[in-house]
Amino acid sequence: MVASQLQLDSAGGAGADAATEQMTALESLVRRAVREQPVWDFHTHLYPPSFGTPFSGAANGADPKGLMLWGIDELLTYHYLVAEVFRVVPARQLPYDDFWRMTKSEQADHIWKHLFLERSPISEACRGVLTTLQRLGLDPGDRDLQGYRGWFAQQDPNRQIDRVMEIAGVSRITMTNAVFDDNERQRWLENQDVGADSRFAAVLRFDPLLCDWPHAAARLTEWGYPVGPTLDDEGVEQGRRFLRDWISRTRAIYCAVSLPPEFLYDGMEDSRISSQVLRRIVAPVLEETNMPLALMIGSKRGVNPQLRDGGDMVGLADVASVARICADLPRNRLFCTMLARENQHELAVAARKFRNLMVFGCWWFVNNPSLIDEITRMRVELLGVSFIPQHSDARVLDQLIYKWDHSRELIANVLVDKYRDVAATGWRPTEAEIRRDVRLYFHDNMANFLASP
Ligand code: HDL
Ligand code: ZN
Repeated sequence: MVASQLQLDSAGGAGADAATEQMTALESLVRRAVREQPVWDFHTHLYPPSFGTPFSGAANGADPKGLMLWGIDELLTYHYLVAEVFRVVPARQLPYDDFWRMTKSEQADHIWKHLFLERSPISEACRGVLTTLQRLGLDPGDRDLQGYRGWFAQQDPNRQIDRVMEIAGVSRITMTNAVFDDNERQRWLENQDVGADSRFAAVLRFDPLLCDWPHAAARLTEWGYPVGPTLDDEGVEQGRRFLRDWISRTRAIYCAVSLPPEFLYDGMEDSRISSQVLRRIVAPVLEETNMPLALMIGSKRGVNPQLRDGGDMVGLADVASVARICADLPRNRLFCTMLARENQHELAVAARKFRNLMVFGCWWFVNNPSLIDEITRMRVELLGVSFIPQHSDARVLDQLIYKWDHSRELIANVLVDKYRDVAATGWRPTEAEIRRDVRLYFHDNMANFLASP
């Protein structure tokens, strides 16, 4: 039984045993609060069945170009595992193209063989498959890939979403809706209600606008928003109209852009086209729609194109540019996550300087236990309860289970230590206060920042 008010005397008060017992009570309270708090997943690449699914399970109507990925073969062919398997199979044994010519199941068999059976599945991405199977009620110890396939084949994708959200403790899934992706865009144009699933929230993602203006300008012109290679007033208006139309069509809750390590923003006089697009098109529309922009910085795309989605690399980015954006755009709100471990401390300090900057997540290559612990610990010490500790970045529905299981445990480890530190001073953390804080981390910081006036 955990006292609702933890009577933690200073070290000189209650006996050592009592103090130890009360610290133990505090730890179990913190772990339970973190385990039980539903999370609004800030960033994923997941979709409801309305976007089609290449694997229809017990339902029918598989769509080979469908965007809803789920099931064991998708779990095993996650691009993280594709990259890992090419490390252990020599090029002469399996050229990239031979792998890509395989069926999804053949690719999964190949990865299962080389990364799970012929080597222990101890990487985070391998371990994640096992955690997911276990929490779905299957036994990874059976090592029965065919049996797992048989189980998934009996599931309905729509019900699998509810099951996975329940197990993972995810209250809402935030999508990534890449408007410059033809497959995604067409689905919105063909069905205005394609995103109308209350379990999901849409995010308008538009990397080319800031990363490849010539390409973006050509596409916008093709879509009826005539803009030229340089940015004149007419082009600014057309760009703004494009954003307004797609924010309205998708009912996006925020907009997002991934930027390369070399992205720079040098201030109001910065003549770079990316800075002009940010200042003149994106920021004004997001201000008028009261919508934040998520900056995801540090991904160097396609360093090995033969790995396809797995071919991106990390690079050190410029946090000073983020600080200048926050300073120059005080009426805009910026979510920000960075990909390089070495950028994390400076980004957390930048967040101390700008109230319109909300740091979020341990993204992609820092979404690993050792770095989640290091980064979360540092963020609590610098930012207290005023950041969003994690997002899943899940690409396959069932990954929500392992990404949140693993992260909840790591976040709880940090919070146990931090609450113990304050308890040791005589400050009494109540159950209500701890649960309030955890709800801020897992839901309210995001919801409040989205809704800020
Ligand atoms: O740009 C992004 O949103 C990244 O998360 C990429 O999608 C990346 O491939 C990924 O899935 N990381 O986890
Ligand atoms: Zn992502």
